[in-house]
Amino acid sequence: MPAVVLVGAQWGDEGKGKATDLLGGDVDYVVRYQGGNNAGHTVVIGDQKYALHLLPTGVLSPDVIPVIGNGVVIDPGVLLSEMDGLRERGISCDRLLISANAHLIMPHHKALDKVTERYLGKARIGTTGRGIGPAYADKVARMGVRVQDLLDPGILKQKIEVALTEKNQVLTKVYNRRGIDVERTLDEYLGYAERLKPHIADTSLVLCRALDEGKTVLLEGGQGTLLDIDHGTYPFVTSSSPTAGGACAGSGIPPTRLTRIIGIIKAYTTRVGSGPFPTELLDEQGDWLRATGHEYGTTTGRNRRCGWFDAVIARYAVRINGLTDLFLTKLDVLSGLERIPVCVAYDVDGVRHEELPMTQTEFHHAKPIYEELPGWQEDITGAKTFEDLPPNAQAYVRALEEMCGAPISAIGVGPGRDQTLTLR
Ligand code: 2SA
Ligand code: GDP
Ligand code: MG
Repeated sequence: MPAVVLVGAQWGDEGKGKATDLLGGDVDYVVRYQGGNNAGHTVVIGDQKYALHLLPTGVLSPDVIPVIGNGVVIDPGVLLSEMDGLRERGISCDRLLISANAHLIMPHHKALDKVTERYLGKARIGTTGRGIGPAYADKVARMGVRVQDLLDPGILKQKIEVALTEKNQVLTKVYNRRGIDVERTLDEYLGYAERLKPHIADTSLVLCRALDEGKTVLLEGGQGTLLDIDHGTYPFVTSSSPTAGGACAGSGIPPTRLTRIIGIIKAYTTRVGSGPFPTELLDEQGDWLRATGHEYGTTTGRNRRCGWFDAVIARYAVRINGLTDLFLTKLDVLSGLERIPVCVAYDVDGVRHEELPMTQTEFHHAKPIYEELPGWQEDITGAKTFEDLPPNAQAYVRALEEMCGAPISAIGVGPGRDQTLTLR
């Protein structure tokens, strides 16, 4: 039975939250498998807008069990305030399951994220400052504190002591900052433990049993393909694996169970933070896209960098993730343009590249080669079927489908739940 993965096909903020919410009605479990509260997934239901950071979007569907998988890094204070915020709005988080193997973001991770970014200066990554990179670094260095450690105060204390012995040296000696107190951190995290205990579970076991029983599981990616630690524009990436491969490692669901991998892709491109972005528009057209598409960070409020659709990275996302189909979002934002440029290949130092160049140096030199498609003037936010779209909008969709090499199965024409056209 199906385990469906939903992944961002660009640099994040493609509209994954809305897509997950749409599918949420038909699934039993929604699982976050990587990242942490760097993510910002927006869902608009009627006149209510929800911005989710750590909680899986499935929490908004009353019959879905939301799961935070082992691949996620959790800031427990942020998680609890997100849960409280939803409860105040009448949304229950009682069903939430949290993997015992997920790692915790500790106070020193947040402190280190901020000071290393400052230290990098012009070479900074432009992180969200939420402690994500340092938390994953400790996980890989086998110095991390896990959710299950909250269940054993003795182990929790030992782990905090070991971590802070080293990190306080770094914070005070290298970065000239104040050290972090062991006892205060322990007390804080023991407080979180009390509240989180009822939610801690062996989530891999729960999910695999659910699949055996014929239940449906949706794996909700954060960030996007080009922000993947292995397959993205390193070092300007996040520290986890948003790509489809990461969905298995980050949830404990084996690859043989995955049945569908949906790529969420915006009708143009955006990026937050530093790093190469070949189709970026640094002129008034970029400003127009930002204002019309409301392209501001859901977590940090930063301006998103905006540019035209890049078919080279789209094809790459189809390949790296093995995408079975695409949800094209924000087509409505492009209404009103005479002509719409689409990047079909790159010129890298005089050589045409149809695929992503092998090295970052080449990628930094990539200049987009554009093809122009005719635009449309009509407002399409009220469209209910593909046939309701103006012919040029239909042609734009079909052209992107052809360039990406994967079928488009849904089109977003507005942020609302009902503003989605389904194809086939
Ligand atoms: P980090 O904090 O270590 O993960 O930052 C590393 C890079 O990953 C980018 N990143 C993101 N890019 C797009 N959207 C994200 N979520 C928020 C949103 C971002 C926000 O939904 O708008 O509010 O600023 C996200 N999270 C991480 C980040 O910009 C760095 O380039
Ligand atoms: P995510 O991180 O991929 O979940 O995306 P974000 O929530 O950070 O950003 C996507 C934004 O686009 C949100 O404000 C959504 O409400 C909005 N959105 C999603 N789909 C559409 C669409 O088809 N049209 C328009 N106009 N907005 C959309
Ligand atoms: Mg987002």
